[in-house]
Amino acid sequence: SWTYADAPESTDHIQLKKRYELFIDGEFVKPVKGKYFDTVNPSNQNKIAAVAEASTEDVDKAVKAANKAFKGWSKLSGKERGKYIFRIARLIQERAREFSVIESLDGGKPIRESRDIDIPLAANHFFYYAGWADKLEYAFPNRKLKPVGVAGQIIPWNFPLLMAAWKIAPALATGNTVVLKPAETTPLTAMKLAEIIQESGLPKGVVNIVTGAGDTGAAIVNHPDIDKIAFTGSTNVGKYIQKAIAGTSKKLTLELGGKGANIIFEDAAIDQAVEGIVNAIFFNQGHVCCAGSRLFVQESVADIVIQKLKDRMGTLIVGDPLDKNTDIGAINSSKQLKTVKDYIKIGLNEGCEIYQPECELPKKGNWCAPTLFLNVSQSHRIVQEEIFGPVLTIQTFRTVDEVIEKANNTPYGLSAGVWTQKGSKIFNLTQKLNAGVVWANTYNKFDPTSPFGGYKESGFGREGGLHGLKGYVKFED
Ligand code: TXE
Repeated sequence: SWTYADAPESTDHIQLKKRYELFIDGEFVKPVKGKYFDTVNPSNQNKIAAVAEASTEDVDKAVKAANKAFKGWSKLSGKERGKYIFRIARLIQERAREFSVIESLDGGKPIRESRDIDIPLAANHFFYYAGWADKLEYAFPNRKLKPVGVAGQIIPWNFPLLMAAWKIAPALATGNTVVLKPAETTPLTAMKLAEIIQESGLPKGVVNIVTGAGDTGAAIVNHPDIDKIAFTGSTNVGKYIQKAIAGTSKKLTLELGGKGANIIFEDAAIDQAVEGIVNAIFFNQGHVCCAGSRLFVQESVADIVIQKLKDRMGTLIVGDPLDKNTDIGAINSSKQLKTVKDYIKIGLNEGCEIYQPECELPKKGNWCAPTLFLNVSQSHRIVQEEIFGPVLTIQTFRTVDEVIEKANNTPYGLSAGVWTQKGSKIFNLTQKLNAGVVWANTYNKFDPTSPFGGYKESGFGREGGLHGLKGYVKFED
């Protein structure tokens, strides 16, 4: 990955439109019903722009365009498809600065994170899958395969451009066409991506981007000419989608919530582990499906780890997402802020002990201080349910078996972290933890070559790596 030496601090060079239209069949078009909604800056509640609300008719137009484009796109050689995908990757790289600022403005994440993680990783996903486009026979040796067709892709607000890249890049590499819907609170980088796609010369209709909320998403899910749904979002909507498409031949991948266990053994490098704990839960305000939101510390080192963690939390800067020094930005929406605050109340009502460092939060906007809950037990709701904010629960353990049992005791199975100097312990836990991803002595590390996805209520299917191609092909043998 590459980074910039100097961070964007002002928005002067950012060209934002007052109104964003739908991207259908290679053109920006007005919504049939003429409806628009506002996207706001969560750090000050100011309106940034009006965004088109796609109705069922608009979604139908997008699906028709994708279907028509499929005929040509699926016949192109992998080498040709790869060239287009590669071009999109390069264009994201060239505009990385603009993308980073827009991502932080629209979604509230610290600029350091959009600049060093979201945007470079999005470009890298396109580069990576551009590379696979002409090598599918090596990805699936001796198999006869076909693209699935038109993919309906619905994405969340926590990593807006990156999730668009995770969805679009493997779909294009395998010869599918796309109707993508970004989340209603963060549509802007997807629309910027639409501009780039137009500029790249990608054949019209291969990627269509329709903005809107749940109704637009449901119109995609229920459209009869969509062949695959790829969804990342809440477990509830995931369950709705699964029911809605039951009995159809639509293919489905779901990437849903999580309640990651981050496990610190007494032989871990403690200072490194404390940094890992902070990164696991406070990265992106905790709006991370694989966040390490449940901390398990071995009893003998619990006091020292908790003290060091509290000290470190005292140094975290909560504030302006565009400030390079910011560690924790704005909570993505007022709705999500209410969810997080409600969970904090639930924790207090359940009798748990709270710790929040002294920190001055800005007056306007959606803010939440980094929060710890101690004296929690397995049955507490704050330990079982996804909060999706900067809120960490802490439990202690004595033995390996005890921590495995506790870590696996949630409805989710997405991620976990293990901190120890012993390779044998890492090997043992990666086998026994019921999680799609287990990080060892690190956390929240992502790479286009690594598959990502969950078990149980965290969903099914994998994105990233070779595995990510599987969701977009069907085998003829
Ligand atoms: O998610 P939704 P919300 C979790 C997290 C969070 C909670 C609620 O716990 O607190 O979900 O967030 C679209 N048919 N995650 O309500 O609604 C919606 O427009 C089709 C975890 O914002 O699931 C958006 O594009 N689509 C998560 C996308 O689904 C529908 C990321 C996600 O929004 C739809 C986000 C419908 N009926 C939230 N209703 C993760 N796994 O990373 C909504 N959508």
